[in-house]
Amino acid sequence: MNQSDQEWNPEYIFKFIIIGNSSTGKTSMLQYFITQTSKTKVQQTVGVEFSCKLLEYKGKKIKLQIWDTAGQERFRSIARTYFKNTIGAIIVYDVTNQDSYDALDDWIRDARENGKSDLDVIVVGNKIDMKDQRVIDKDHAEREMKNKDALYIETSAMTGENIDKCFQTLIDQICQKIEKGLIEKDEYNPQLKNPLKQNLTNKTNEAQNQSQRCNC
Ligand SMILES: Nc1nc2c(ncn2[C@@H]2O[C@H](COP(=O)(O)OP(=O)(O)O)[C@@H](O)[C@H]2O)c(=O)[nH]1
Ligand SMILES: [Mg+2]
Repeated sequence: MNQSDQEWNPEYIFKFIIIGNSSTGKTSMLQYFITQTSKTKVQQTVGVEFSCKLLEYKGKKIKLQIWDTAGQERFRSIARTYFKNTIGAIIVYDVTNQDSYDALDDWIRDARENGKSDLDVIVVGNKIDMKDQRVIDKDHAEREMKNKDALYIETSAMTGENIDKCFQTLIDQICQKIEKGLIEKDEYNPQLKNPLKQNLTNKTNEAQNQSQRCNC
């Protein structure tokens, strides 16, 4: 991305959080989304890590602030405080791991109890490249998540399948709500929300390394 910072003043800033059981592939998904490559080894997340990505979606410049959490029970209380101002929750389970699927109800409840009332949820069945070890049926999961009023998608952070689409689907849902006036637009527009912050000095680009902290 060669555009200057000025050109990249985003129309919207959305904060997303990635939650779900440990080892379901949350950090790997985010890493793929940010760098567009998979890594065989990702560092275990401790507490919460923060990444940014600037992207253009349907002609709109959007800045995503993405909070990657540790799934371990002992970190759950930390994760809760990070729901503040979160508009989208990405809840990841592993299609080869029944426990991670069974935990979805708790994660969805957490997101809805701790997030904003207009928070959108997408449930992600990750690791679909491990076909032989799959224990969760796609149609079944899709039906169940529809009943829970959550979006649903299946991905592989190993091959990259549907990773971008996962984020796009959530962005699309939020933008549609903004267009229909169901979400307060000004709250996510940096110019309207805080005029002093019009000139963002953030040099984040789409290839930002997962280990780097965003300057925004
Ligand atoms: N085969 C396969 N392995 C994956 C996938 N996503 C993550 N992994 C592996 O699963 C392990 C846990 O991934 P990680 O991203 O640390 O999970 P997290 O604890 O949810 O952040 C790592 O060994 C990853 O390489 C995937 O889509 N397919
Ligand atoms: Mg992690």
